[in-house]
Amino acid sequence: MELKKIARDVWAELEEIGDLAALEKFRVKYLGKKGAITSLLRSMGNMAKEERPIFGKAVNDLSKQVEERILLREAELKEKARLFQLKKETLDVTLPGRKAILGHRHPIKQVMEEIETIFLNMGYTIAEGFEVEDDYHNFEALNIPKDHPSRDMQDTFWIDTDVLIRTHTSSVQSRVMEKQNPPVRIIAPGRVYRCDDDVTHSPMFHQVEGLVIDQGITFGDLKWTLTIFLKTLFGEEREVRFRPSYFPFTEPSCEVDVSCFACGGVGCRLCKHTGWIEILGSGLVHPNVLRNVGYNPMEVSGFAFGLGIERIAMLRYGIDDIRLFFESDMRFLRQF
Ligand code: 2NM
Repeated sequence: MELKKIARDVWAELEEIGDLAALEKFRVKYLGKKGAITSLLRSMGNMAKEERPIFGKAVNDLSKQVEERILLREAELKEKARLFQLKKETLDVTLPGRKAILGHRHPIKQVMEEIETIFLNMGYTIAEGFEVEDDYHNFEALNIPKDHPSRDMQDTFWIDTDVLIRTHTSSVQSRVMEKQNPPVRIIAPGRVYRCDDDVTHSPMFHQVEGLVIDQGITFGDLKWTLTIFLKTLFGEEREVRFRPSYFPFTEPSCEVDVSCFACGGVGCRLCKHTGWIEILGSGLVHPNVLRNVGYNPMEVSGFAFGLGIERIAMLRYGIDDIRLFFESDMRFLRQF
């Protein structure tokens, strides 16, 4: 009989079902509008009257049982799918995280900011000017004569007969003095350009220059200012030495050395066995410079100094090739 066969098949088939889509197909096959069990109920019309109640009850019972089992199976499959999803999404919270690489400032910028901080703390102001300059502010105003070697085609990047990219940040200072009356107390950090390229020279490098102008400024002011600066930058235990020198924009002029911070002054490769390392140039601002910017050298005086940042960074970190600073090689830069 049809009913018995269906009742036999239905349970076996149900056991085979592995997912929700198959379960729905199964439901339609038996309980859908044209499903096997539904059709049995429809076929009752052709049945003898007295058989109908018994048969009808049997089919209804089966239908209910199948429906219940489908709901149970559905719940089981949903739970199975949920567990599978959870397993797929498992996070191992004990795994070490991926470390983000933190960037930092370029070593040249680090040294520059250190120097800026020292002078800001002494009451100086930071002044900036132009990288493209004219002959007057880069040379003429600073008492650099027409025949001075730094004016040579070989040493300066000329853009035009009167236009160049600045060879030092002194051009910032000639502009500040032009605009502002004493007292002046500034540092001028920035890029400068010279036609020079080897392991210790780069066509672009960085300078910090300083300038103080007021009534009664003496060589003593220069000495204590630069001594304090150098001891702050390189350590209290460093000796500082002033050597006579020559610059066109200062008179008298001197170069300033610190006792070698690699060997403490005994002599080594870094200081070329002299015990001293040259750090900066300085001097009392030449009266011609004061006159050029409209100051009266009988009323005011001042001192100025300048140093190259790359040189300081190379000495401090023991770097022997200046070009490493500008190659953007992260293996080099990450060390600072
Ligand atoms: C140096 C050495 C000595 C200097 C002079 C001036 C100015 F503007 F006052 F004339 N600025 N910087 C100066 C003096 C720079 O660098 C080695």
